[in-house]
Amino acid sequence: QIPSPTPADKFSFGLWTVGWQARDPFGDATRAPMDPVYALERLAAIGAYGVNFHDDDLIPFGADDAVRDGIIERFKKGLADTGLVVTTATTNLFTHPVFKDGGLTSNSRDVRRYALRKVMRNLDLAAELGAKVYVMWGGREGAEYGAAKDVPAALDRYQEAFNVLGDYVVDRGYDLKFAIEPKPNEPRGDILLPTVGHALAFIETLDRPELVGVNPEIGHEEMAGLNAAAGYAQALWQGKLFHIDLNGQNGPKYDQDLRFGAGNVRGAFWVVDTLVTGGYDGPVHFDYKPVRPETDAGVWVSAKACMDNYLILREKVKAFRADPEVQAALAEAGLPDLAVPTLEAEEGWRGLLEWELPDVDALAAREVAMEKLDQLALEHLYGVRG
Ligand code: ASC
Ligand code: MN
Ligand code: MN
Ligand code: MN
Repeated sequence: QIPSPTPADKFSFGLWTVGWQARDPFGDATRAPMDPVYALERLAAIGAYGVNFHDDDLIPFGADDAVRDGIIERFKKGLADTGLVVTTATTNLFTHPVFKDGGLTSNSRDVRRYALRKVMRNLDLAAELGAKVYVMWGGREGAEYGAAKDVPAALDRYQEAFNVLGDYVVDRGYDLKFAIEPKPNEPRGDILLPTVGHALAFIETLDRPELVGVNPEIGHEEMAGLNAAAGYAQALWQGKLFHIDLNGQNGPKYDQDLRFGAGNVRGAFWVVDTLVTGGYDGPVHFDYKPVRPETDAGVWVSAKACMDNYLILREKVKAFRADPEVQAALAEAGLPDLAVPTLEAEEGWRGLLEWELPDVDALAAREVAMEKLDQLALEHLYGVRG
């Protein structure tokens, strides 16, 4: 029995996800452009809570002020009519050819200045529409060839950009934080801040590190061969999990953006486990692309399926954690011991030197129950337990 998605689950979608026209490097669009207000209506009807957009998803690039204002007014009415919330916004610094060598780290100073203005303009709209998080995905910030990008100089410019944008939101009084979305490659050969770890380290160099966190996307971490759940866990541990992009991916290959729950199912189980046990309470956002052969009907099947799969996995991880056999196996595997500080309070290295060394052969031979524990998880996932 699958619970139905409700706004209390805080599910959100980007306009660019359900509205993707399925243009790929080898083929033209297979779907018509989607009216953003139609997207709001369909998302509300299936139980979504929120919506996100790149500036250009809502307002066509280059639209004049009158057209822009009209679109925003109509979108606001759509939000009011459907009750959907704008959770997040972001900037398209990748589609227009002006960004062919990046936006905030382009080798061209004028492009960098223009990119900052484009972000600032959409920050105004994000604040006006009540978004709390501003995502920064630097898809074109990178290079194909070594000498084509001076990485330390580009990181200087990236840092400068985050510092000036931090000044902007503080000076304007906006209640907005930034979330960096790492990705290893695609569309650039190599992208700056390729993983959660790179982004977390970069954030600490900024003037206002407290304003900046991460938005890990499952598929992007898996493209880098990483365990996505472990990245989410470290971001939570550092208080930096400001937003999440959930989707599906089958190993290191092109960015598949499958619906959440497809692709690496076991990985998805551990991501949900990490979010639930770690107390993540932000929007549960899906950044996926309905596959190219589908029509509009399949778009909505896939959107609903993202939410259903999250709810299915959430039930399963709760049942896994509540299972007495799992709790016993966790104890056998030594998890409670890991939660105990290694030294006594005030013990220090001097006290440790007083400690009588253990029998290492006996310690090496101790029982663990890791195979048992993982098999229990699999049995919950396979649906034969709980
Ligand atoms: C984003 C984001 C991505 C990319 C991609 C654009 O804002 O989170 O992963 O843009 O979806 O197609
Ligand atoms: Mn992706
Ligand atoms: Mn994403
Ligand atoms: Mn993406």
